[in-house]
Amino acid sequence: MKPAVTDHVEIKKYDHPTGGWGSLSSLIRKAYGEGLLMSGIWSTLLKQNKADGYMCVSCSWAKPAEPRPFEFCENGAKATLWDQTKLRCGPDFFARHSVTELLDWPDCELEKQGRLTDPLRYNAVTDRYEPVSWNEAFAEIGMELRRLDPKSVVFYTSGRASLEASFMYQLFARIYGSSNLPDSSNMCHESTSVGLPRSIGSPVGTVQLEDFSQCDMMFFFGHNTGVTAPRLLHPLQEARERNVPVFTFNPLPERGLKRFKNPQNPVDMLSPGPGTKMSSDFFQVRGGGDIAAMTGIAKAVLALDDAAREQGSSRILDIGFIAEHTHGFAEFEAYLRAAAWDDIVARSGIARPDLEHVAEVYSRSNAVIGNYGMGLTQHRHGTENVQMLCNLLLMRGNMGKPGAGISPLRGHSNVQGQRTVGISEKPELVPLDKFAEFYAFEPPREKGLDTVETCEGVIAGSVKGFVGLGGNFVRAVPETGLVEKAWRRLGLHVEIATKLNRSHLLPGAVTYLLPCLSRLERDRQASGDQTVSMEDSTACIHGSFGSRPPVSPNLLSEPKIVAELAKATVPDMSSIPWDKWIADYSRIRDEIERCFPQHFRQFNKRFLTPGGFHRDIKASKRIWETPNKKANFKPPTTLETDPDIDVSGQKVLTLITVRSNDQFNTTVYGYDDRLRGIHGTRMVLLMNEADIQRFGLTAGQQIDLETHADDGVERRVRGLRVTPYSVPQGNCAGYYPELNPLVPLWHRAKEAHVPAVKSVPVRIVC
Ligand SMILES: Nc1nc2c(c(=O)[nH]1)N[C@H]1C(S)=C(S)[C@@H](COP(=O)(O)OP(=O)(O)OC[C@H]3O[C@@H](n4cnc5c(=O)[nH]c(N)nc54)[C@H](O)[C@@H]3O)O[C@H]1N2
Ligand SMILES: Nc1nc2c(c(=O)[nH]1)N[C@H]1C(S)=C(S)[C@@H](COP(=O)(O)OP(=O)(O)OC[C@H]3O[C@@H](n4cnc5c(=O)[nH]c(N)nc54)[C@H](O)[C@@H]3O)O[C@H]1N2
Ligand SMILES: [Mo]
Repeated sequence: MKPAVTDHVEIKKYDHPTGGWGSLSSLIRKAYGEGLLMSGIWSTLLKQNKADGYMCVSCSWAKPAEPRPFEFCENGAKATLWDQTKLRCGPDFFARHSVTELLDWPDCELEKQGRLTDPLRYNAVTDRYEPVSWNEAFAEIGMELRRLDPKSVVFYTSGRASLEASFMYQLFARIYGSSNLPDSSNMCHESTSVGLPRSIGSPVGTVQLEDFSQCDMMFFFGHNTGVTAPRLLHPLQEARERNVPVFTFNPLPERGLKRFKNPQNPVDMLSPGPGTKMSSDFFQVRGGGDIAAMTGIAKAVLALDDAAREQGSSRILDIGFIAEHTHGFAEFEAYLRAAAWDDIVARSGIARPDLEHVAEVYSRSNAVIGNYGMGLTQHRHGTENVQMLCNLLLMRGNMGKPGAGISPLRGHSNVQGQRTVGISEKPELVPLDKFAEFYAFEPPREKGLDTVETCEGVIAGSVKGFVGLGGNFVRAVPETGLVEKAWRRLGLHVEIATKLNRSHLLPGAVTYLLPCLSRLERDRQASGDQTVSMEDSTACIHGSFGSRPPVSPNLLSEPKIVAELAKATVPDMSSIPWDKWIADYSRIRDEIERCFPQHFRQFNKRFLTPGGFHRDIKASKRIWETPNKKANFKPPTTLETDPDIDVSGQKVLTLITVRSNDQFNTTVYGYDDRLRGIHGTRMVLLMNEADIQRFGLTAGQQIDLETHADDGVERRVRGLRVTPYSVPQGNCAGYYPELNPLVPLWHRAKEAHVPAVKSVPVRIVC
């Protein structure tokens, strides 16, 4: 029977700080609900993000060398408890429920069944997953892969697998003959990976944790810090206590960047006050209005510099830095001078005096960090957004000096590291010659498929096999309707996973669900218990040691599963001693060091360093690895991040899809978005009061939402509740992944191909 979802819906204003008692009590309620206040779990939490413990499975925020006693946040602890649930989703569950029946269940109920315990094979006759031995599974998958054209098979990675598992996985795919290695970062920070190298010669950010204690100003663009990287609130709070101005740009008034109480600080907790004011100024920028807002700030900085020049006072632009280190300033300056204030104000939705105020404070600050998240990257011009933030920082030399730099806040806990060790569909980013030399094979040299190209291939029928190392691909991607339908035509569908999700319920001709150990669990191999490693958002690499007992005796580690798949698929690859690598993961780290010596010098010696060891990010030392060896100003081509959405004279809104405080990506823990005051449902459409009136709607009314596009595809999500909310007029907001069927595949960042899920043109249908 389909589990019931509560119909008690409550929408109320949340005026409390984030952190504080609210977060602790929500966490404890969750633990009780899960029946999880049991042996060992609290001592496990004490090991979270510690040098001798494990890296949190939630976000990728940096881990300090000297951690607090509780180096975890509400959401990190939730992720741990969710992972270490007492519940099990074993063969008996699948004997009771057909796959067709389960397809009707909400996402939350699928994962709530608990951890997967045994390898399973889909049987089309019974429409059920049935237990199978590991050996049979590997043998049949190997045989199917050998039957398929490697170019038609995709090897997807979500961002959680360790550096060791990821390195082996990409090597396996390439030996097999495929460079189709998309990962979740194709839907996430690919705009960063495309934009930053051209601007500053590094695909990743330039700041480290210590820069946060040295900066004297910060920007936050499009990041919901209180929910998606809450441990960052600690350095942010410390900065605010030093009176560091923090300028935040976000269409939604997200609580975490408004008020915060530190749940680990008794004085803070017991004081009756409203908590720390996290943003000195919070601007509700129009969705997609960031290029305009940043142009306004930069234009005002230029005006201040003009005035300084006239008065003979010291310059506002860092002309020494610009002359020595950059290229393209003249063109950028011409762009700024030509930009009209009326356009800037109309498109950003921010008044000119406000932008001038930011410019004035920025001009007085000497060490500025530019933080950003999905609000910049998930747009048609996501790459230009990222580059515009670089431009703004470069104007005053805020790159490559203490307390300053660009700070892309990455998502999954090892998403950045997976790219570092070769998970990439772009051959130019991977040391293919070394792989060829060290492992005696000819790796494919052509560009592989990224995430949206994989979806296109599945729809067109050219993709015939899919292997997923974690994730919930079909639920996370755009165009969910067409992709789901086409998915069943796959010849082979293999998922390596910890919990059941909707993607697993879309079988192809041959379908396997392979359960793996989580990072929190002891991984015992021939040489003893193994440690793995991952890279955080600030390019620091950490060891991670799982000590929890495995939730089932029949689980294998991710590296072991990858090795067995490789052996079964390419049995004659004697140049790779897969079994030796699995016996002792330090050998895999030696191989990573051999292939990527610039990043992993003395990997085995250094990876247990408290706080991690830093990869050599040249841009943080003002060495620019761009073709012209300079940091480049890149003027945007437009003031509008989504110039092709035409809303003139129409009943069209631009939809922003966001995460709630009660989810990790497609993993929905529950229906309580405490920080936005929305309880009991996720089927809401947050709208500006003026738009509600303009469209003749009433609060609480149920409506359908359709994509405003003329391409013959019907995209509709039914039964959303109109919810008045503080959103800029013309924008509306709702939850990912429920609204993903509305996102056309072609609505994506130019070049980077990140789905433009923060700006979907939609119409309301009553
Ligand atoms: N608890 C929790 N933690 C997570 C995740 C999770 O789902 N739950 N997911 C992980 C992953 S994979 C990622 S990538 C990160 C994502 O973390 P974030 O980058 O914070 O992602 P989102 O919550 O999707 O959106 C960020 C913010 O962008 C704002 N925004 C939308 N459009 C615009 C715009 O046009 N301009 C501006 N300036 N802002 C805009 C939204 O209002 C929202 O507050 O978090 C990681 N951490
Ligand atoms: N509309 C809209 N769409 C979006 C976004 C958005 O903001 N709006 N955000 C995009 C972003 S930033 C991202 S990163 C993607 C996320 O896309 P994915 O990374 O594909 O999705 P997740 O929800 O993180 O994957 C959850 C599943 O991973 C599996 N899992 C969990 N832990 C482990 C583990 O340790 N090992 C293995 N093997 N499996 C594990 C579990 O089975 C779980 O069900 O979604 C993207 N899609
Ligand atoms: Mo992400």
